[in-house]
Amino acid sequence: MIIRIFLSLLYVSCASLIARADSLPIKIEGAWVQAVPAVADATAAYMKITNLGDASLKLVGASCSVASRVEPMITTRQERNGQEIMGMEAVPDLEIVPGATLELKPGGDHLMIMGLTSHPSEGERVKLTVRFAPGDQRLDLEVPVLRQEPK
Ligand SMILES: [Cu+2]
Repeated sequence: MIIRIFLSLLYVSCASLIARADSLPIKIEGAWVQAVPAVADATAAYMKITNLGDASLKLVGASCSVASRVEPMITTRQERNGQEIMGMEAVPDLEIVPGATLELKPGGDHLMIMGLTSHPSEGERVKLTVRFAPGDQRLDLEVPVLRQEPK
């Protein structure tokens, strides 16, 4: 089942945006993609995803109009010689239990966008199709490219 929702986001006010698909009990707020310099090969997408349904959902990945692949990742923190070292790790999915909100944000969980085929600049929008399990439930978003987290 493919649910298509095209969101026209004003990049100046995207933090207040709420997306909701009638047959997919999900609310998405404040979606944005990090603007990166042309030399960068990867970037990340951030958003808040709330599960409004009665069953657990898993964010399993996404596809993006400007990249070859998008994977869910977590941020890891290790202490080495008294210094905190941040890294990240791909995970098969990020689970959202009923009523919970998964917050994808810089320094935390995120959707890693890899193999950039073009470099959209700040203010442009990219198409992002987020995928959920069980099944193959999809939500199409049009997400603004921003330099920093919207307030
Ligand atoms: Cu990452």
